[in-house]
Amino acid sequence: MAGHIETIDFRGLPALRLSTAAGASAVLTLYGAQLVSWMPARSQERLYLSEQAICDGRSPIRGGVPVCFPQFAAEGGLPRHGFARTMSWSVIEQRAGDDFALATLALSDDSDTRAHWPHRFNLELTAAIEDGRLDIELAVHNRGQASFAFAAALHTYLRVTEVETCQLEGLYGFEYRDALDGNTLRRESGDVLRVESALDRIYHNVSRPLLLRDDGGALGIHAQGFPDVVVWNPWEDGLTRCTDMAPGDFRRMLCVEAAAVRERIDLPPEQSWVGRQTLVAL
Ligand code: TA6
Repeated sequence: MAGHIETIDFRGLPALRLSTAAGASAVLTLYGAQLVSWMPARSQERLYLSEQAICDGRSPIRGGVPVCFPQFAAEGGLPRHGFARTMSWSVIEQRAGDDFALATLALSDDSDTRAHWPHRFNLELTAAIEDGRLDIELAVHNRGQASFAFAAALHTYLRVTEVETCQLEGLYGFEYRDALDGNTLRRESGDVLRVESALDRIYHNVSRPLLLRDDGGALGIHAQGFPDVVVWNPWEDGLTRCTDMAPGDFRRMLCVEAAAVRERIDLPPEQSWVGRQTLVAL
């Protein structure tokens, strides 16, 4: 069968399932424009999604690729990570060929968003799969008459076999802000990042692709437009705050996020900004 896209019910939420002829697939919920599954062709699931994720159409979904906009974490007065991940988006495009499938969802300001954040915007989230590759693109358009500034992130939860044995390469030499140590600035000194305890770091101006080595398969991770990379694992202690994750699940995930956080993006009227994260199964 050729590549195709179907509308499905995902744990009670409307969603699109994208498939390619060779067997790659992805699931994108309209709620939050959140990818909740990505399976490259001839491979296994590469995104972590909590079995206990709350899919009630009001709460953030724990796992997949939440879209953070226009705020990151609690760095501002909006709900954590902004409002885009807890709103319903609309489908504006879906296309499939033999070796690809893509869908674009959109979200515009309305009276709800303007009550929190008084700006006129249009967001588009495009998820595109090829056999071994996933591209996630976020486009922000300012349709108002004044500039606005925003933070954004694709908060990608990668599924790993065992977080203590996986290795993240490519961050050597980059400065990072350590959110678990009073936002102290440090420089990465290891060739390889190993996760042996809780980690919450924002690496700045990361100009190289990253490589995640895991027993379940290696993954190339590349971003364009997003200058920062956030690496997060809550470990055991942090799970007390993540009540929608099973106790041992911190071992099954590592967030490697494409982000624009250190400096917010200033967007003049009628201008657009685009950021993309690409994952390649190796
Ligand atoms: O991206 C890392 C982070 O900001 C962490 O500090 C951690 O709290 C995580 O996001 C998850 O946030 P959430 O609001 O989804 O529980």
